[in-house]
Amino acid sequence: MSADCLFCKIVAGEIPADVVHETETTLAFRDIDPKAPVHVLVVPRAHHPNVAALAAGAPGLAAEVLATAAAVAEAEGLTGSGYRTLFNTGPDAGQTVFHVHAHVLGGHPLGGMA
Ligand code: IU
Repeated sequence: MSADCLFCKIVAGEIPADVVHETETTLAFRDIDPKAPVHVLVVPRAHHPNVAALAAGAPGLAAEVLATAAAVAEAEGLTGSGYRTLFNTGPDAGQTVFHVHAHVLGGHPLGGMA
């Protein structure tokens, strides 16, 4: 756990979240400010600041985050219509929480990439 990390506090149960899926190593919860009808964040329980650090330091855990994202999409009924899984990294991407998280977005047409 990293001090003053919001998502570490959610993982620890110190801050409430609308949890939709969990595994031994990952947690998925609804984004507090959804950008689509379905907007779920998937985090590893362990603290890594971004997806590059996660992939370099714990590649197996990176795969588990992706597997949880796929399970969330399935559970939310998105696999037929499609959905987007994305990681923001750094300022130009608008990363605001520095505990790696996959956004799982869907439920309506999402438009093109920026
Ligand atoms: P970003 O990739 O770092 O920009 O995404 C952070 C997300 O975390 C963003 O979509 C916020 O709405 C979301 N979030 C949240 O779900 N709960 C919170 O308490 C806070 C941010 I602060």
